[in-house]
Amino acid sequence: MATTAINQSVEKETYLNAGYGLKSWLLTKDHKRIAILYLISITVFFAIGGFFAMLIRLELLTPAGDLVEADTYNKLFSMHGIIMVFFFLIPSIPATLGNFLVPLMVGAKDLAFPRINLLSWYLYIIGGTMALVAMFMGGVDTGWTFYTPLSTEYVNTNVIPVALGVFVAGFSSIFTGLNIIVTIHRMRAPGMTWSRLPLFIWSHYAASLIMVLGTPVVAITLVLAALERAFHIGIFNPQLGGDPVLFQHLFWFYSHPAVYIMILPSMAVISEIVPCFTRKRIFGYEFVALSSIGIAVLGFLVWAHHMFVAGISVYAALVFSLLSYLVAIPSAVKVFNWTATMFKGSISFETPMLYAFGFIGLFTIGGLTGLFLANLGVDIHVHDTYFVIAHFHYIMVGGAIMGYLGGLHFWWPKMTGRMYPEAWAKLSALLVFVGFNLTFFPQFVLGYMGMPRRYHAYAPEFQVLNVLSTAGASVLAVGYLFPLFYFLWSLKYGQIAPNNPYNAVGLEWMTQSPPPAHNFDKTPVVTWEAYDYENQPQEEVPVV
Ligand code: HEM
Ligand SMILES: [Cu+2]
Repeated sequence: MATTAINQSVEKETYLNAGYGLKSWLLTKDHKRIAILYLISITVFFAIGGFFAMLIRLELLTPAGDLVEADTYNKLFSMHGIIMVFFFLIPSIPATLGNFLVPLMVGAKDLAFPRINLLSWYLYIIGGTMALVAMFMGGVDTGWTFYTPLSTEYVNTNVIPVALGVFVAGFSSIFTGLNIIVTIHRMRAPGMTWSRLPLFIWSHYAASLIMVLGTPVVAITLVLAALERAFHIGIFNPQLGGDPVLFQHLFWFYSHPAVYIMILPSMAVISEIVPCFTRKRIFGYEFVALSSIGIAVLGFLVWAHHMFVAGISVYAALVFSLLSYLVAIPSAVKVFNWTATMFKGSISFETPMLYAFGFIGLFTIGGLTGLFLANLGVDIHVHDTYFVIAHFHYIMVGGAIMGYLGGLHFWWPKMTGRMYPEAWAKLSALLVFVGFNLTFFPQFVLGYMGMPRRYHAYAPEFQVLNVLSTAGASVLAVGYLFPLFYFLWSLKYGQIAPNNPYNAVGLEWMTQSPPPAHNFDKTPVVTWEAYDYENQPQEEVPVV
């Protein structure tokens, strides 16, 4: 009896043991717990989306496509895309790492609106459940883009419930963005000026602007499509005076910026990892910070590059082509500055840094092939081919997911109080990188050779590259499964994490691991510049 009492009083208070039982989690207003709720739920969605991906790749193992019927195949790639984009990639970093870290990094007790934060998670779960139920009741086969008139007039699958599921989840994204913006404006600790904010915060600020300004547009667009489908109100139907291409404008007005909702938070992670593992102040802090805002603003001006062959005027196409090239500039600024930071730094190759390298390489390939697509002539040749598939997977899987995994490893000790097993993590980072390239690089070639996207069968001459791609996907899948196991393992058996295992700078490392429910014992006062690695006392902290 007496010993238990002593042990309990010795056990440090953390956000994890601040309350027990399911109810204390489901009704929590602590941003850190909500982050964990998101982490668990988006992992489930990632697994479902990944399962569909494997079925797609298995179908494409043979030219005749012997696994499923054409109709089923249409549903597979539609549901894969819808789940991955709306229920995994968009919430991935902002709702998990962002939720967990934004208040810690600015020195606040919580996000500005804790109850709305919890509501966001419920909206995400409700939207996701609607989509999943509809998928298992027969699915949807319009592609993740829901293009009209296909979605409104022709198909008879579950367009309405899935579109409404995405609509509901949209509110989750809007509220998360709002919460992050207000927290950054109003709740910074004394001395945490805008020019001292971690770049993680700048990137999340920019991504949140897009969430708040863009999401309402796609939400209303999906409602209009649902209304059109149910009541033929004539917004998108030319026979009733509507315009089917209008749907594409509205859809891409959100969905191009949405790709930056996925990639900016990933850049946020890389901007933290690179200085830490090179022990240097980031090169050109102001440029990296402002490039995030530049990406967010320019990202809204390029949507019609998805519509070069949809019947827009050549003048409009020229303008959108030019603007698309401009977006490459702020992205290139970031890549340049990360690389310059590494120059002559003492680089240590731990797992988060391996993911950062992976991100920079793959994002560069993804971004450069975007320039090919922004070229009007080239786009006509490769539009709707596997070249486009490879391009956006390099950005979204090679970029966004690399950043997400790198960030999860980097902050895992802070979130859970345990270290992950470094050797296993390195092995899985290697598998992810090799598997990824083997999966998607052949698709650039396939697209260039003319293999169209969204077909369940193909000409025999494309088979070799497709087999390579499917083999790569299997390696990738193993690479993704590893962390699931060793992270869970580490919760019980991992080494106890020190407060600052990487000797990193930043307020989140100055509180205990895992942090107490109220984050900081006393409000921190910031008197130093961001990323001051050169002037930081280099005390020896064990790094595992
Ligand atoms: C930085 C992050 C980027 C992400 C996350 C991204 C993502 C995507 C996605 C998801 C698609 C496919 C949409 C579909 O399903 O049809 C796509 C297509 C396209 N992207 Fe990107 N992209 C990025 C950067 C760029 C850049 C920098 C450019 C131009 C400079 C660009 C130009 C294009 C074009 C022109 C298409 C349409 C191609 C076609 O359908 O023919 N992208 N991108
Ligand atoms: Cu785009």
